[in-house]
Amino acid sequence: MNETDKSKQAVSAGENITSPARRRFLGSTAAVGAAGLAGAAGMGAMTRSTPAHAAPAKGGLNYHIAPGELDTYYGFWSSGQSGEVRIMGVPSMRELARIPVFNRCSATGWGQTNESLAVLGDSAKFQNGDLHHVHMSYTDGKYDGRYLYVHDKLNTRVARIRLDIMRCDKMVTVPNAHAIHGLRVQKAPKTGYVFANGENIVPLPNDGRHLDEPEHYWSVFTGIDGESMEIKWQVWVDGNLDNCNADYSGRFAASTCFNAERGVTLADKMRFERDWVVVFDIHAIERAVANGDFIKIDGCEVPVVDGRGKNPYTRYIPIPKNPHGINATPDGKYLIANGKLSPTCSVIDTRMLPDLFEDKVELRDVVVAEPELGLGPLHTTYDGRGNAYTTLFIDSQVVKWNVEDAIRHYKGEQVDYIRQKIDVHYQPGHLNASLAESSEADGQWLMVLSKFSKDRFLPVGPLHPECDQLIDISGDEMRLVHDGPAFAEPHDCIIVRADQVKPMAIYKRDDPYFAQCRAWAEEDGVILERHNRVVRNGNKVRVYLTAIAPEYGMDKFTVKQGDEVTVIVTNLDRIEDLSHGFAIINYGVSMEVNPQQTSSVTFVADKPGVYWYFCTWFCHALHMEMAGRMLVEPA
Ligand code: K7E
Ligand code: CUA
Repeated sequence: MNETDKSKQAVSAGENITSPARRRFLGSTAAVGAAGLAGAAGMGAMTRSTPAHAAPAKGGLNYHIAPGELDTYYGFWSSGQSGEVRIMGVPSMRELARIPVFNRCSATGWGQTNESLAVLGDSAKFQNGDLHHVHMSYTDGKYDGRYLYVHDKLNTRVARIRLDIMRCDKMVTVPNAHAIHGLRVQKAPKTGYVFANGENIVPLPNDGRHLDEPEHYWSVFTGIDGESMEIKWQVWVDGNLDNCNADYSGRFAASTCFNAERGVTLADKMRFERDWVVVFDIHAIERAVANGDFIKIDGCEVPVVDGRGKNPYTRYIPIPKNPHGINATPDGKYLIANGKLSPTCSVIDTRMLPDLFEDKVELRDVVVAEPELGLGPLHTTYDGRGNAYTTLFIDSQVVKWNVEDAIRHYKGEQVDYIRQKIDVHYQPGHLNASLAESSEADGQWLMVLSKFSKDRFLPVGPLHPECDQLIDISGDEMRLVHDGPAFAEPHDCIIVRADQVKPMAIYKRDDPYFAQCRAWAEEDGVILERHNRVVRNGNKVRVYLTAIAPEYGMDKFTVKQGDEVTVIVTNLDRIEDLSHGFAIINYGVSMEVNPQQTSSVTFVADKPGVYWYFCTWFCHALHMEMAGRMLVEPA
């Protein structure tokens, strides 16, 4: 029996998670996960490990949501290389819906409908994306339920999701940057800016004039207006920007930078013992842009402020090598950078940042604690009671620690700042507690997104799901209460109170989402809510269809081979949940048409013959009969 078999048996026999076989398995996972992180070794064994609880503990929060009951929180999950956002119910961990963004969606027609293509714009040529971070808009440090903002590491984009309809309505490609990784939004007074980190260093401009000349490689930090989604400015910086965050005053943003060396190979990037947290003074950047104190990179209109070296816009705070996540405490006092290759987190006092920019304090003075937490700290979250929770990637643990005690310890007091360590399964990346990214952190639920699931679920072939683990943090001790599998690959999530999101039940007929359809109808003298009509203009044909369960307004329409056909479908049903679809057999056309929505799709009728169209959402007892024929006359 090999090692894996043994550990599987141990689990099925109901042995404790900390049984020797299981721990060996965990250890081998850690070794794999640590490949390339060998430089981080040197930490002692874990302290005070608590076995994971498999069952709800007495006195803990209730995570069982009975049939018909509703969750108390919404979770918004990123999905990494799947390119979408997922909506989860918390604490049940039920997946409620998916919002397509950088991917393509067979069900909704995202990437095919004219409405989605208008959002995708020039980047519609890309079929994929890598969506790591999802954050909600704020007003005065609290979630305001207007928008979600997300980014695409793969094709260097930032997008916005309207939370009333849960659909993406804006997308921009960020110039001069090469992969957007860290993304956060201004928390106060209101979003405000969306901040986007350029990850990889490339020549500026990256037009082929410089190739294998790393001395010309740079990255940029981008400020985007969250309302218009216009790119307002960029800051030219040193090194690769990793994650970012914003403070609660609205004046500062900060990014971890893991390549102060500006290296292009793995060995180069690990050379220095220190990298940086780069702090951005947003007000100073705005003044520079207003005063014309910027440059433009060839071929791009965005003002670029030079934030390299000593300058009025940025400060480079040295912190231990190759940091990863950076997280603001809900009280606004601290920004905590996670060490990754260092077993520490660096606690930056945000109240000292104004002095730092006036050079009244030294760079390292603003670091007020650097607690040793364990191996591979990646991300930190909070309970609103002064405790921080940090993922330890290599140790496969979450460590709970007290921020003020860590600060006292740093000043030389003999206090223990570690409160508890709990095993998670396995190799956790992001974690987030309920409302912890806002000033209303409520210390109820902690979600830990583990990168490896190994033996936690039934095997599904070589590609395993991720393992999202729900931990009750309402008491003194963390208690693991639920494992949820997730397909590739949520990096991050936020958990918000159910009352902070107010989705619409049916569309409003004047929704800007289908303004283009409305404009076409006006041109053609058609009333979308009433008329069923084929309007020809040369070889361009618009087909207006209404849908009301279980019928389309026309049971056939005729076009000619070679016509460019636009089908515009309006769902006249006013009943919540009564969605229709529109799909044409052997034409690869399929889209959603939700209650009171208008959707459109354009294609070339290149094949003559009879093609049935049908409704894809089961809307009525006669749903199967909700169909019609497209007759394509031969040319
Ligand atoms: Cu995976 Cu936020 Cu892209 Cu950390 S990032 S894990
Ligand atoms: Cu309409 Cu099914």
